[in-house]
Amino acid sequence: MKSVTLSLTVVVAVLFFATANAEPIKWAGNGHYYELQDSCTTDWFGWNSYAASQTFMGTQGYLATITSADENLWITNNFDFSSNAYGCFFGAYQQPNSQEPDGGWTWITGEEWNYTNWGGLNNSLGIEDVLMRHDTKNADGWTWNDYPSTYPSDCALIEYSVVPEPSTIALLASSLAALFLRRKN
Ligand SMILES: [Ca+2]
Ligand SMILES: [Ca+2]
Ligand SMILES: [Ca+2]
Repeated sequence: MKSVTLSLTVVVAVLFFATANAEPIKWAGNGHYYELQDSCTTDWFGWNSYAASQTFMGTQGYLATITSADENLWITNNFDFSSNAYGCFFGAYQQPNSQEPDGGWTWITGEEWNYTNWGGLNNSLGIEDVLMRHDTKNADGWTWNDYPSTYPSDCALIEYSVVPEPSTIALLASSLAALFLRRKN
């Protein structure tokens, strides 16, 4: 009986590990990789630091920026948020003293703020100043919610702007050049 209990514990532990460390997946739309992280429960600042501490294929992570309907829909279709009680943080915040509720929103990467998919934008607690998934969907997929930066979430979406390494490109270029030369001769 003891060994059965132990085996079960090991299986459960391995399952949990596998879930918490799922490999980031690639969106062909921009070549970036994304992963859902639910390994801890902390506020937006905690998740922002956590994302920056993660690396994938040599690239530093950041809280995901969703700058188009295509990106929003791809995220909706590729990640299962159902087990996360508090929505999931994304990489945007509202500048202090901005017009409420929609003024001064900024992507942490500096990308242009020209796409939104609000569903719960209401500054309802008077302190809602970071971006989170909302619990409704529309044609673009999950809608967005403004949420207090100091309240916890058990989930964040991390993005990695992986680009081919210059050495790889150079190698590819020289191989192509060699191939071209050989064909010519
Ligand atoms: Ca992005
Ligand atoms: Ca606000
Ligand atoms: Ca809200």
